[in-house]
Amino acid sequence: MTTGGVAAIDGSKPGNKLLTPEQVAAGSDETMKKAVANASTVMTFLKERFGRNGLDNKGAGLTVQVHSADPQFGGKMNNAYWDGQAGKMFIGDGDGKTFSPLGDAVDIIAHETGHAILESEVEMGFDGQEGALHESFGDVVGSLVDADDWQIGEDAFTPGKAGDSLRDMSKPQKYHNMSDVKGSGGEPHDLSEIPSLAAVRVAEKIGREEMGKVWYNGFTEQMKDHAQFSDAAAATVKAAELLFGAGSKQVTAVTDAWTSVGVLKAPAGDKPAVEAGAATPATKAA
Ligand SMILES: [Ca+2]
Ligand SMILES: [Ca+2]
Ligand SMILES: [Zn+2]
Repeated sequence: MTTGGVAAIDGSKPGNKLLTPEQVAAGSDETMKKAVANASTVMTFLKERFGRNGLDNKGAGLTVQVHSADPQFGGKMNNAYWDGQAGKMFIGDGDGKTFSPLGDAVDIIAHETGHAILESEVEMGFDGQEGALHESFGDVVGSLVDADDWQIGEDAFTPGKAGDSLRDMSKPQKYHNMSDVKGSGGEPHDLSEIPSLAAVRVAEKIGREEMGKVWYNGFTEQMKDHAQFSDAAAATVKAAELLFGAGSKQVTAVTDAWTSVGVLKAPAGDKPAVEAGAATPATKAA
Protein backbone atom coordinates (compact mmCIF):
# COMPACT_ATOMS: atom_id res chain seq x y z
CA MET A 1 0.00 0.00 0.00
CA THR A 2 1.35 3.40 -0.89
CA THR A 3 1.66 5.93 1.92
CA GLY A 4 -1.79 6.94 3.08
CA GLY A 5 -3.31 4.79 0.37
CA VAL A 6 -6.28 2.45 0.33
CA ALA A 7 -6.35 -1.34 0.40
CA ALA A 8 -9.41 -3.56 0.24
CA ILE A 9 -10.45 -6.94 1.51
CA ASP A 10 -13.43 -8.90 0.23
CA GLY A 11 -15.04 -10.01 3.49
CA SER A 12 -17.18 -12.59 1.67
CA LYS A 13 -14.09 -14.56 0.69
CA PRO A 14 -11.73 -16.45 2.99
CA GLY A 15 -8.13 -15.47 3.45
CA ASN A 16 -8.39 -11.71 3.98
CA LYS A 17 -6.41 -11.15 0.80
CA LEU A 18 -5.39 -7.52 0.36
CA LEU A 19 -6.43 -5.99 -2.94
CA THR A 20 -5.19 -2.78 -4.47
CA PRO A 21 -7.71 -0.20 -5.68
CA GLU A 22 -6.55 -1.03 -9.20
CA GLN A 23 -7.36 -4.72 -8.72
CA VAL A 24 -10.80 -3.83 -7.35
CA ALA A 25 -11.46 -1.39 -10.19
CA ALA A 26 -10.57 -4.07 -12.73
CA GLY A 27 -13.04 -6.52 -11.19
CA SER A 28 -16.80 -6.78 -11.54
CA ASP A 29 -17.89 -6.30 -7.92
CA GLU A 30 -19.76 -2.98 -7.98
CA THR A 31 -20.14 -2.85 -4.19
CA MET A 32 -16.38 -3.23 -3.74
CA LYS A 33 -15.70 -0.71 -6.47
CA LYS A 34 -17.91 1.96 -4.91
CA ALA A 35 -16.60 1.46 -1.38
CA VAL A 36 -12.98 1.56 -2.49
CA ALA A 37 -13.55 4.58 -4.75
CA ASN A 38 -15.21 6.39 -1.83
CA ALA A 39 -12.39 5.42 0.54
CA SER A 40 -9.89 6.81 -1.97
CA THR A 41 -11.92 10.01 -2.27
CA VAL A 42 -11.80 10.46 1.51
CA MET A 43 -8.06 9.86 1.83
CA THR A 44 -7.31 12.17 -1.09
CA PHE A 45 -9.56 14.84 0.41
CA LEU A 46 -7.79 14.67 3.77
CA LYS A 47 -4.41 14.97 2.11
CA GLU A 48 -5.38 17.85 -0.16
CA ARG A 49 -7.48 19.83 2.31
CA PHE A 50 -5.50 19.29 5.50
CA GLY A 51 -2.18 17.92 4.32
CA ARG A 52 -2.87 14.82 6.34
CA ASN A 53 -0.45 11.97 5.76
CA GLY A 54 -2.66 8.91 6.19
CA LEU A 55 -4.91 8.01 9.10
CA ASP A 56 -2.33 8.71 11.79
CA ASN A 57 -0.51 11.51 9.93
CA LYS A 58 2.45 9.13 9.76
CA GLY A 59 1.50 7.41 6.55
CA ALA A 60 -0.94 4.75 7.74
CA GLY A 61 -3.21 3.71 4.90
CA LEU A 62 -6.88 2.81 5.09
CA THR A 63 -7.91 -0.83 4.77
CA VAL A 64 -11.59 -1.38 4.07
CA GLN A 65 -13.16 -4.80 4.49
CA VAL A 66 -16.19 -4.76 2.21
CA HIS A 67 -19.06 -7.30 2.42
CA SER A 68 -18.40 -7.56 6.15
CA ALA A 69 -20.82 -9.75 8.07
CA ASP A 70 -22.45 -8.65 11.29
CA PRO A 71 -19.93 -9.63 14.01
CA GLN A 72 -22.72 -10.62 16.40
CA PHE A 73 -25.41 -12.17 14.25
CA GLY A 74 -23.64 -12.93 10.97
CA GLY A 75 -25.30 -12.13 7.67
CA LYS A 76 -25.63 -8.77 6.00
CA MET A 77 -24.63 -5.98 8.34
CA ASN A 78 -26.62 -2.74 8.61
CA ASN A 79 -23.53 -0.95 9.79
CA ALA A 80 -20.02 0.18 9.11
CA TYR A 81 -17.42 0.69 11.80
CA TRP A 82 -13.80 1.44 12.44
CA ASP A 83 -12.00 -1.21 14.50
CA GLY A 84 -8.87 0.35 15.89
CA GLN A 85 -7.48 -2.93 17.16
CA ALA A 86 -7.87 -4.63 13.81
CA GLY A 87 -6.78 -1.39 12.12
CA LYS A 88 -9.54 -1.84 9.56
CA MET A 89 -12.86 -0.38 8.54
CA PHE A 90 -15.61 -2.97 8.32
CA ILE A 91 -18.37 -2.14 5.85
CA GLY A 92 -21.65 -4.04 5.69
CA ASP A 93 -23.80 -4.72 2.67
CA GLY A 94 -27.01 -3.67 4.41
CA ASP A 95 -30.20 -5.69 4.29
CA GLY A 96 -31.52 -3.75 1.30
CA LYS A 97 -34.28 -2.17 3.39
CA THR A 98 -32.64 -0.16 6.16
CA PHE A 99 -29.43 0.18 4.20
CA SER A 100 -28.03 -0.52 0.79
CA PRO A 101 -24.27 -1.31 0.90
CA LEU A 102 -22.92 1.27 3.32
CA GLY A 103 -19.81 1.91 1.23
CA ASP A 104 -22.10 3.57 -1.33
CA ALA A 105 -22.19 6.60 0.97
CA VAL A 106 -18.96 8.60 0.92
CA ASP A 107 -19.98 10.44 4.09
CA ILE A 108 -20.27 7.15 5.98
CA ILE A 109 -16.75 6.18 4.89
CA ALA A 110 -15.60 9.67 5.89
CA HIS A 111 -17.33 9.37 9.27
CA GLU A 112 -15.55 6.10 10.05
CA THR A 113 -12.26 7.57 8.85
CA GLY A 114 -12.89 10.42 11.30
CA HIS A 115 -12.93 7.87 14.13
CA ALA A 116 -9.58 6.49 12.97
CA ILE A 117 -8.05 9.96 12.80
CA LEU A 118 -9.28 11.10 16.19
CA GLU A 119 -8.22 7.83 17.78
CA SER A 120 -4.67 8.40 16.53
CA GLU A 121 -4.56 11.89 18.05
CA VAL A 122 -6.28 11.78 21.42
CA GLU A 123 -7.22 9.28 24.09
CA MET A 124 -11.01 9.23 24.00
CA GLY A 125 -13.68 6.86 25.25
CA PHE A 126 -16.75 5.92 23.28
CA ASP A 127 -19.38 6.85 25.85
CA GLY A 128 -20.87 10.08 27.11
CA GLN A 129 -19.51 13.37 25.83
CA GLU A 130 -16.21 11.78 24.74
CA GLY A 131 -18.10 9.33 22.58
CA ALA A 132 -20.39 12.08 21.31
CA LEU A 133 -17.36 14.14 20.27
CA HIS A 134 -16.03 11.09 18.43
CA GLU A 135 -19.34 10.70 16.59
CA SER A 136 -19.64 14.39 15.87
CA PHE A 137 -16.11 14.65 14.51
CA GLY A 138 -16.94 11.76 12.18
CA ASP A 139 -20.03 13.53 10.93
CA VAL A 140 -18.13 16.79 10.47
CA VAL A 141 -15.54 14.98 8.34
CA GLY A 142 -18.45 13.43 6.44
CA SER A 143 -19.98 16.86 5.86
CA LEU A 144 -16.67 18.23 4.59
CA VAL A 145 -16.11 15.45 2.07
CA ASP A 146 -19.79 15.40 1.03
CA ALA A 147 -20.32 19.13 1.28
CA ASP A 148 -23.69 19.47 -0.48
CA ASP A 149 -25.77 18.94 2.61
CA TRP A 150 -25.71 18.25 6.34
CA GLN A 151 -27.25 14.83 5.96
CA ILE A 152 -25.18 11.78 6.84
CA GLY A 153 -25.62 8.46 5.10
CA GLU A 154 -28.34 9.54 2.67
CA ASP A 155 -26.74 7.57 -0.18
CA ALA A 156 -27.14 4.27 1.66
CA PHE A 157 -29.97 4.80 4.14
CA THR A 158 -33.43 3.34 3.30
CA PRO A 159 -32.86 2.78 -0.43
CA GLY A 160 -36.64 2.55 -0.92
CA LYS A 161 -37.28 6.00 0.48
CA ALA A 162 -35.87 9.26 -0.91
CA GLY A 163 -34.87 12.37 1.00
CA ASP A 164 -34.12 10.89 4.42
CA SER A 165 -30.81 10.16 6.09
CA LEU A 166 -29.23 8.46 9.05
CA ARG A 167 -28.63 11.83 10.72
CA ASP A 168 -28.98 15.46 9.75
CA MET A 169 -26.48 17.68 11.54
CA SER A 170 -28.65 20.73 10.95
CA LYS A 171 -31.81 19.09 12.28
CA PRO A 172 -31.27 17.53 15.69
CA GLN A 173 -33.89 15.00 16.69
CA LYS A 174 -33.22 14.90 20.40
CA TYR A 175 -30.70 17.42 21.65
CA HIS A 176 -30.61 21.06 20.54
CA ASN A 177 -29.01 22.43 23.67
CA MET A 178 -27.31 21.29 26.87
CA SER A 179 -30.54 22.12 28.68
CA ASP A 180 -32.09 19.11 26.85
CA VAL A 181 -29.49 16.75 28.36
CA LYS A 182 -30.43 14.91 31.52
CA GLY A 183 -27.72 13.37 33.67
CA SER A 184 -24.67 12.15 31.78
CA GLY A 185 -26.60 12.32 28.52
CA GLY A 186 -27.64 9.70 26.08
CA GLU A 187 -26.33 7.44 23.44
CA PRO A 188 -23.26 9.07 21.83
CA HIS A 189 -24.79 9.37 18.34
CA ASP A 190 -27.76 11.22 19.87
CA LEU A 191 -25.60 13.36 22.11
CA SER A 192 -23.38 14.22 19.14
CA GLU A 193 -26.23 16.39 17.87
CA ILE A 194 -25.07 19.19 20.18
CA PRO A 195 -21.46 19.62 18.95
CA SER A 196 -22.64 18.91 15.39
CA LEU A 197 -25.21 21.70 15.58
CA ALA A 198 -22.46 24.00 16.83
CA ALA A 199 -20.39 23.08 13.76
CA VAL A 200 -23.33 23.80 11.44
CA ARG A 201 -23.87 27.20 13.03
CA VAL A 202 -20.20 28.06 12.64
CA ALA A 203 -20.40 27.10 8.97
CA GLU A 204 -23.47 29.30 8.55
CA LYS A 205 -21.35 32.26 9.65
CA ILE A 206 -17.95 31.65 8.07
CA GLY A 207 -18.61 28.90 5.52
CA ARG A 208 -18.13 25.18 5.65
CA GLU A 209 -14.52 25.25 4.53
CA GLU A 210 -13.32 27.54 7.31
CA MET A 211 -15.40 25.66 9.87
CA GLY A 212 -13.66 22.51 8.65
CA LYS A 213 -10.21 24.04 9.12
CA VAL A 214 -11.09 25.13 12.65
CA TRP A 215 -12.70 21.80 13.58
CA TYR A 216 -9.89 19.72 12.10
CA ASN A 217 -7.19 21.75 13.83
CA GLY A 218 -9.16 21.97 17.06
CA PHE A 219 -9.93 18.27 17.31
CA THR A 220 -6.59 16.92 16.07
CA GLU A 221 -4.14 19.48 17.47
CA GLN A 222 -5.70 21.33 20.41
CA MET A 223 -7.86 18.66 22.03
CA LYS A 224 -6.96 17.12 25.35
CA ASP A 225 -7.44 13.47 26.25
CA HIS A 226 -10.93 12.51 27.44
CA ALA A 227 -12.25 15.87 26.29
CA GLN A 228 -15.76 16.92 27.23
CA PHE A 229 -17.88 19.35 25.21
CA SER A 230 -16.45 22.39 27.02
CA ASP A 231 -12.93 21.16 26.19
CA ALA A 232 -13.89 20.78 22.52
CA ALA A 233 -15.28 24.30 22.60
CA ALA A 234 -12.04 25.62 24.08
CA ALA A 235 -10.00 23.61 21.54
CA THR A 236 -11.91 24.97 18.55
CA VAL A 237 -11.79 28.55 19.88
CA LYS A 238 -8.03 28.15 20.27
CA ALA A 239 -7.78 26.72 16.76
CA ALA A 240 -9.75 29.68 15.36
CA GLU A 241 -7.44 32.09 17.19
CA LEU A 242 -4.33 30.37 15.84
CA LEU A 243 -5.66 30.13 12.29
CA PHE A 244 -7.47 33.45 11.97
CA GLY A 245 -6.32 35.61 14.87
CA ALA A 246 -7.74 36.63 18.22
CA GLY A 247 -10.83 38.79 17.79
CA SER A 248 -11.42 37.51 14.26
CA LYS A 249 -14.94 36.86 13.00
CA GLN A 250 -14.04 33.18 12.95
CA VAL A 251 -13.34 33.21 16.70
CA THR A 252 -16.62 35.01 17.30
CA ALA A 253 -18.52 32.51 15.15
CA VAL A 254 -17.06 29.57 17.08
CA THR A 255 -17.69 31.16 20.47
CA ASP A 256 -21.24 32.15 19.54
CA ALA A 257 -22.08 28.69 18.20
CA TRP A 258 -20.92 26.87 21.32
CA THR A 259 -22.78 29.45 23.40
CA SER A 260 -25.97 28.95 21.35
CA VAL A 261 -26.04 25.24 22.21
CA GLY A 262 -25.39 25.93 25.88
CA VAL A 263 -21.85 24.53 26.06
CA LEU A 264 -20.23 27.93 26.65
CA LYS A 265 -21.90 30.38 28.96
CA ALA A 266 -22.93 33.70 27.47
CA PRO A 267 -20.90 36.44 29.12
CA ALA A 268 -22.72 39.14 31.07
CA GLY A 269 -24.34 41.59 28.69
CA ASP A 270 -24.97 38.70 26.30
CA LYS A 271 -22.20 39.82 23.96
CA PRO A 272 -19.42 37.52 22.91
CA ALA A 273 -16.15 38.64 24.37
CA VAL A 274 -13.83 40.52 22.04
CA GLU A 275 -10.23 40.68 23.08
CA ALA A 276 -9.16 44.16 24.05
CA GLY A 277 -6.98 45.76 21.42
CA ALA A 278 -7.78 43.13 18.79
CA ALA A 279 -6.81 44.47 15.38
CA THR A 280 -10.05 43.43 13.75
CA PRO A 281 -13.22 43.98 15.75
CA ALA A 282 -15.47 40.98 15.50
CA THR A 283 -18.31 43.00 14.05
CA LYS A 284 -16.29 44.49 11.21
CA ALA A 285 -15.93 41.54 8.90
CA ALA A 286 -19.12 39.66 9.73
CA1 LIG B 1 -24.29 13.73 3.12
CA1 LIG C 1 -33.42 6.79 1.92
ZN1 LIG D 1 -19.39 6.62 14.48
